[in-house]
Amino acid sequence: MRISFLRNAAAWLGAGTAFVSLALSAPCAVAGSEYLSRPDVRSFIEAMQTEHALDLAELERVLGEARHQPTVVRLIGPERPKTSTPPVRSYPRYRAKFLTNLRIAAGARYWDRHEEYLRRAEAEFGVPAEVILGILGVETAFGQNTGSFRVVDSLATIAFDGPRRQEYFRDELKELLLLARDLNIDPLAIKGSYAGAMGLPQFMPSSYRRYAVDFDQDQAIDLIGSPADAIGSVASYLKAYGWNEGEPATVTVKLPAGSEADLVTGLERAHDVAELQGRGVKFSSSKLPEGLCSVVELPAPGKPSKYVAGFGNFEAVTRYNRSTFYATAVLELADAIRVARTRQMTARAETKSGP
Ligand SMILES: [Ca+2]
Repeated sequence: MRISFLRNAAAWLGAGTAFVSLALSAPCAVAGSEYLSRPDVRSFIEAMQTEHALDLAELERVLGEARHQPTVVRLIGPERPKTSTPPVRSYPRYRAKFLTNLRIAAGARYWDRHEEYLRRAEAEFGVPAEVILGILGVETAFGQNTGSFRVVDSLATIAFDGPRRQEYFRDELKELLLLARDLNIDPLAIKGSYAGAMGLPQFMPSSYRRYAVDFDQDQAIDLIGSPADAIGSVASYLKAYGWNEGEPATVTVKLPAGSEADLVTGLERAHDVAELQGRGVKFSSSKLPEGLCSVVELPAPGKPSKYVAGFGNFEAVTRYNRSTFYATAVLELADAIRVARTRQMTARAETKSGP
């Protein structure tokens, strides 16, 4: 893919100051690097050079400029010791962060603004508009919080200094450098979250390379500057992880008293519907998708937990972020946005037809 650097750089950079620091720092970047002298970084560079034919001087420039970010280490946090008591989990507390009136209204507005692409994404990938909006809403409040870390810094910090999942982040750093090459942009210009997730849908570099699509057909895949590309890419991602058009993602269930510990499987789809029914589980709907389901607990401290059966589409959303709370909140935000949108359309139709 050929794309002009300047136009893309502008989309990626966002803040004007980044341009200045980029221009000033590039020529003398290698001197004084904290990473370049380290043997693990040298062997990373060597692998990128031999396995992917990236230019040595360019690799040294980028990694020479990369900076260790203590904030990233703090935010990623240490592994929880296996012996410690898990913190009290509360789905309502989690949900409250995302299911706000502001975010729901922003979702309905976003739908209005980008209806054409949402409709096309539905048609091409079978993923409903509101689910795409649920993801964009939870991830970045529709582009409001896409992250201000330099992704090279985030990924290099975790890849080379931990505190955990170093291998995964080393792979993502590799993918970032390859992505920058694919897109013909400077990796140092790419901004994202403390964990290296980028743009409106917060794709990690590997997902960006694998699933992102150029949905507005301007010959650039831009998840930061193009809502169309973000919309198409979220749908493409969910489809790749098994989204099935027209199926419910979850169905509320009632578990027989005392069987909760046996039946709850969280992320894992380990149950057959007939088997669960045989064990006395009541499904709130008779329209159930084919295939296995998980049983998910939504705990609320001081109240009885709620439970849902998660089917293939629920799993697709958890592939975006491995958390049952996350997927449930995405789907609830999606529903709330659809309700708000329908109400808006009805009100408009009434205004149009007059008293
Ligand atoms: Ca595009």
